[in-house]
Amino acid sequence: EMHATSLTLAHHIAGQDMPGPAELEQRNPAVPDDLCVRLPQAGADLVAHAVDAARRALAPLSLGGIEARSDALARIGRQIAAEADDFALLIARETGKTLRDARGETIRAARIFDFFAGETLRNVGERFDSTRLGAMVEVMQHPVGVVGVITPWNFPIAIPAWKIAPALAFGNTVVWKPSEVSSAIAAKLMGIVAHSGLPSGSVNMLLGAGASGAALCAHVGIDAVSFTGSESAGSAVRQAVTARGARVQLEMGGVNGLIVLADADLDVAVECAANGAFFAAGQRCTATSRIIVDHAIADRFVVALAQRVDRLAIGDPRQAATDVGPLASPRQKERVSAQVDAVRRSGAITAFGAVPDPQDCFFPPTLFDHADHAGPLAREEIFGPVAGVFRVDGFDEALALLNDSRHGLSAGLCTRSLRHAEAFKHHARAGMLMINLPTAGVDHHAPFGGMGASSFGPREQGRAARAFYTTVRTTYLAAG
Ligand code: UN1
Repeated sequence: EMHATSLTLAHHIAGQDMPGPAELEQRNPAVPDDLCVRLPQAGADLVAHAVDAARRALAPLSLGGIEARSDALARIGRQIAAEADDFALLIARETGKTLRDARGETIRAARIFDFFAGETLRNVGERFDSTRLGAMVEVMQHPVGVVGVITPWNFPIAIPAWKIAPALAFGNTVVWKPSEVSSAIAAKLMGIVAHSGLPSGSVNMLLGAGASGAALCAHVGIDAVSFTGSESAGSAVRQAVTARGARVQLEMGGVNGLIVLADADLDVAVECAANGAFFAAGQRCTATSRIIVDHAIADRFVVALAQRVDRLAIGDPRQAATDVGPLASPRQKERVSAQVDAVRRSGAITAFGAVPDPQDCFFPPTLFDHADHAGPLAREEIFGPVAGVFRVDGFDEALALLNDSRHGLSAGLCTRSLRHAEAFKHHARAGMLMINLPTAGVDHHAPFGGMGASSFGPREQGRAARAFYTTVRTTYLAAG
């Protein structure tokens, strides 16, 4: 097999590439001898440099005006779409995401930039009478300032897009720390942003792992941090950023539940479960972990789900026919393996799932049956193709089980009953509710976020994004 030449990536600050010593590397998780990239790690000194560049770009970004900014965002969107095939191949190679998912995600990222090109022109305020005679009140949304953006590898272009695009749309500048697992994709996106016509320093990119993210969060010049990633990293971000009084938004994990009632269309329910639990190798924060099934159809459901999963093509993500690729890195493989071992030791019954080959990053889709809600499967997020079937008696028991969770990101219901769908809408404890749809797979123009341990701060995406990236100013005006 031919491998593209490996290269060492550079940070990007104030429009310049900033090389550093290569300290980390990322290998193709499906082909371990394929070295994708080496990368340097930013420390506090480079964070300071990037924050300074971002701070200096605030005035030019503002003075350039909203039309130029909107045009730049639209150009970024068009360029991402024009390079969608290259992005898809790179995403498949660097993170193991299937070509189909990678292409879909790239188009989603293009649409996000396009959406926020429009939002740039719709940052409207309010003006109304003051209670004081002769005076007026104006409410305007101003930029927060320099925004730190910390993004994961599982949506390596869409998540950066849905943080960076609204940040710019509402007049902020950015210091971005992408995951060390998806740095080549980040560098490619950074290249497009750098050539969009935005003032240099509007977006700066610092490479590295957790320590670089921690240095970013600690810097007093970062006015707000938007983070997507693990719960443990998220809670460290929250502590560091709130401790110095800055604004923070976190999207973390979920142990998302899908309820399958006895009156559900079995084919729809099986498709929802297969997609939610196993597509993208389960590496989505919205993935289905708990499949809560009514006793009356549970046996039939488990058989049908096993048959559906048997038909999934697992293999090299760069092949167009592949449905499920590997986990993104050896580290993820170790984590998921250890968690699944713990579930097995807890006495869970395996419906299907082979023992993984320790030589590679692939993990076979695994389903536990008759799962115990007091066990580890119901409590801890497993970021892999692993789910449990929890058997229940009727809607009320299903809902109670669903809501018995520290998390609350996405929740699903398969039913033909309008009454149960309505009750679910009102009583399911999650930020996103999916009725006869998989728990994963969200629109780019709708608010995204969860409850409890899943999220912190205002919603992302769609019109809701403005709340985090602006600060409200109320002006009282009287004739002098
Ligand atoms: C989706 O389900 O389409 O990291 C998006 C994640 C989420 C995004 C999920 N923040 O998986």
